[in-house]
Amino acid sequence: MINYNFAEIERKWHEKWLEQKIFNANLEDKTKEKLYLLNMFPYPSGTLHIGHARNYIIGDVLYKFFKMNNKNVFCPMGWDAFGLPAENAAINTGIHPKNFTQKNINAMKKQFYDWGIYYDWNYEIATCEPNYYKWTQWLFLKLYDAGLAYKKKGPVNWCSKCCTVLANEQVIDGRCERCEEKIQIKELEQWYFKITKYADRLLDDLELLEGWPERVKIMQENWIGKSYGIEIDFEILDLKEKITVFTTRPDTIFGVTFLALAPEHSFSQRLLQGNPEEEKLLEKLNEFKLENRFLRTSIEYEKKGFYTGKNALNPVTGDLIPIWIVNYVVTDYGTGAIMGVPAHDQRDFLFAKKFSLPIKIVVKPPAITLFKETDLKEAFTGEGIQINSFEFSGLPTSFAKRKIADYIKSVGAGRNTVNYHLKDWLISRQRYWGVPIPIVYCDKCGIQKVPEKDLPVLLPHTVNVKPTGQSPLIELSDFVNTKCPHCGENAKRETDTMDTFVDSSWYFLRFLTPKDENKPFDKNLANYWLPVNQYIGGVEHAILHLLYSRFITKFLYDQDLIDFEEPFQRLFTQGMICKTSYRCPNCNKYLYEQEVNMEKKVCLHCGTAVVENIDKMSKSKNNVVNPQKLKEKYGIDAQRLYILFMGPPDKDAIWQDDGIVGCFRFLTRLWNFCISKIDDVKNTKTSTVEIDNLKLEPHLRKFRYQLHLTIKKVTESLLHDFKFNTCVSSIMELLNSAEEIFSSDSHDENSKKIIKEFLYNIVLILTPFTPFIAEELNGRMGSKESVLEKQWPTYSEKALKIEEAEIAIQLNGKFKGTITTALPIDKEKLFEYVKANEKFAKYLQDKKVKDIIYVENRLMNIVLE
Ligand code: ANZ
Ligand code: ZN
Repeated sequence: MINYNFAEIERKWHEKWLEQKIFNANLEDKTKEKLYLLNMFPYPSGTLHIGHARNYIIGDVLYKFFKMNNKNVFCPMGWDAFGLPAENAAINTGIHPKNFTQKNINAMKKQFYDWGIYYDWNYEIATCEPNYYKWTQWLFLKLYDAGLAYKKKGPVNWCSKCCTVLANEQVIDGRCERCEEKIQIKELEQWYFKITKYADRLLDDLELLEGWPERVKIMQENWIGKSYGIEIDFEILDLKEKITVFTTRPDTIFGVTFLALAPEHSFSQRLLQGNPEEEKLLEKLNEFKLENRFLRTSIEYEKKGFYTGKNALNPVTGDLIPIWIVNYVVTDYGTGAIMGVPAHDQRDFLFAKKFSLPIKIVVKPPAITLFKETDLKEAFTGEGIQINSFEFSGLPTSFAKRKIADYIKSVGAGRNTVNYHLKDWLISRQRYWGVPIPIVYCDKCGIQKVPEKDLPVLLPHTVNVKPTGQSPLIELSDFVNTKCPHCGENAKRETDTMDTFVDSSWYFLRFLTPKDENKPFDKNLANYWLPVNQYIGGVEHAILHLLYSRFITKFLYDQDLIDFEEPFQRLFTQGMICKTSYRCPNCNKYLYEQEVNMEKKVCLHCGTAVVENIDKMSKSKNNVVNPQKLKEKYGIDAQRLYILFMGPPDKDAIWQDDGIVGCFRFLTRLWNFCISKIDDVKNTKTSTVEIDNLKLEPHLRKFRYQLHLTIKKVTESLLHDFKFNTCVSSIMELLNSAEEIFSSDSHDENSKKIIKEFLYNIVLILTPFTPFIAEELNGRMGSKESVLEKQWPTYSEKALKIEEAEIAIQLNGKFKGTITTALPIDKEKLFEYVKANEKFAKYLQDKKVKDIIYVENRLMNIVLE
């Protein structure tokens, strides 16, 4: 018997596949249907661990599957190669970001290869290459020409640790998404892309994205945050001016007890003029401005504010309303001013409590008759019935909203408006390792774009990358000093670089012609190959990257450069791999498993009990699994199989060390079974059609049913729902059955035919999952052709029509016997048989059936109360 020598097998096929160029794409081939399959390209951070592998292996399974389904699959890979980590590595270790990046790219390529993941590297891109970023700069100029790239001074998020500004999207709970440092607000001149101009289309077209996960669409919808409301004008007493507020709740106008302005509001300083405490209040106002924009608006954040000494008139009631300046109203949403309704808005409620402002209820919950201010423990923000609102009292909220809004509009004190939470995309960064913004400043001509013929503006190689808060490029006079493209006089270059999300907002177009020096992408090729049919990546990109890519695609469409408006037809977001982490509270660090006494669960350094947690696999938690060791011990196929078997690929899954052992055993058994049968059936001639017409013994018929059902299930799952884990388990079950019924050494003719059919098909359906063992067995069965170039099997309808089956019956999960019945049979019919059968009827008497679980043709579990 030949052993399963996975190392030898894997080495051999790696070589052959490369030699035979199995994974080289042909973009010009129009004879087959095209399929653009794309994994989000990674940031070249260094080494990949098992957690990262999942994403790419999922893509690789689909690649191999579609290839066997006669599609012309294009599955390229590249590198999102600019960005802070390389620069920080340069600061910490002195290695140039370029070298750091290149070294990591090489290491990661090797790892892809080690996982049996193949891309056509002829189409590789790296966003840090001049031939790529030249076109990122081109994109900037296109946006600039269209009025969609502009410079503006305004409050920006500043991370003092990364020494750069951040887009709103990169600030999570008021902290830098990368280093978790608290964000400060600074006033700086920055470049923006006007994504807000596309807000409505980005929102409306979500509907077209049928192949996207619902939750991702909801996240985008919330991020865009379209909000319908009304602007209401409040006249300021003694000043011939109005304060306009934005509200989504005009129905609460009778409950307004103060107005609140953002400290940045254009009226704020004016309202303080002549106030005896003007100076002191201005100081406070400036302090508010420095508070974090994101924390400031949250409910929990400490409410601060002061009365300006001025009042306004409620346009509906005529009441006098004090005007306050508060920290929780921000300037960049709505009008930067609100009407304070403490009874119905929680922030206003907390504010009013703190400063003893009146609280006035104008909406009551429908079920409560007496609803008093003194009863309020918090704001009532729900819908209900209007009270204390003159002729509007008694109306339900939705109706009152409309009626009161109509009234306000009719007296000329307001108008409908729409607001978006989406802000323009801040793209300038004060860092070195990024695309230089192709702009020149001339004293005479002002802002000038670098002409397209002068692109790329090269990123200088030699630079001191220490973080100072300014772009390191400022110090390079050779770079900074240039001539004005318009008048030819001395001028200075922009020294900021672009956010790396600009690089990745169009990369899917570049893959088709990565080496083209004359244009960013080929229009015809792009129109043929795009949109990407299947995009695969992490849900952490649900907002940023996907929204930016959609925006840029729509922009290029508007420029008549492409003829599609959405870049990604289908999207799959994989879950993460998690693993137990161990933290020693005494040593105050995460421990490797080797540092833990696993029996007693104590720290080997100090003996303290460790804290166990299931965490996302990450270096910082010391809970990563090293793929190299696994490869040596179990091989690539076992690793792939386990990663796919762990659980539904869109959900998080927990890594268990013995899981891979089970997968390895399965492959060994598969190997042994196949090898032991191949010689037996070598000379057996047969085909599915022939077997379809044979009269088979029941056990063979039953096995064949399972075989074809497995083919069917795997095929459908790979086409539709990507439940790789259930694919793998049905293949495992199939092998179990084969081992069971073909355990003897000699077989009759019919058995041989079925064994042959089994061998042939299991190898094919395993190919996407475990390509090496499949290829080897394929060869041993006498095939000269690579299994990857074979046709994916079709299942036989006839084999699936078996006449009868023995179905296991369970009561509350306990096995009680079987029923043999004609097929097909549905749940209701089968349950009737169960009730009519005395074997089971006695258990069912006087019992209430809570639930019936039916596994088609195999098992029925009746759950009783
Ligand atoms: C009065 C009111 C009464 C409000 C009530 C709510 C409940 P969305 O849905 O997100 O659009 N708001 C408006 N502009 C603001 C700003 N610049 N800074 C802080 N808060 C602001 O939220 C709209 C609501 O957010 C508005 O409706 C306003 O408070 C507040 F019972 O006005 B409301
Ligand atoms: Zn000039």
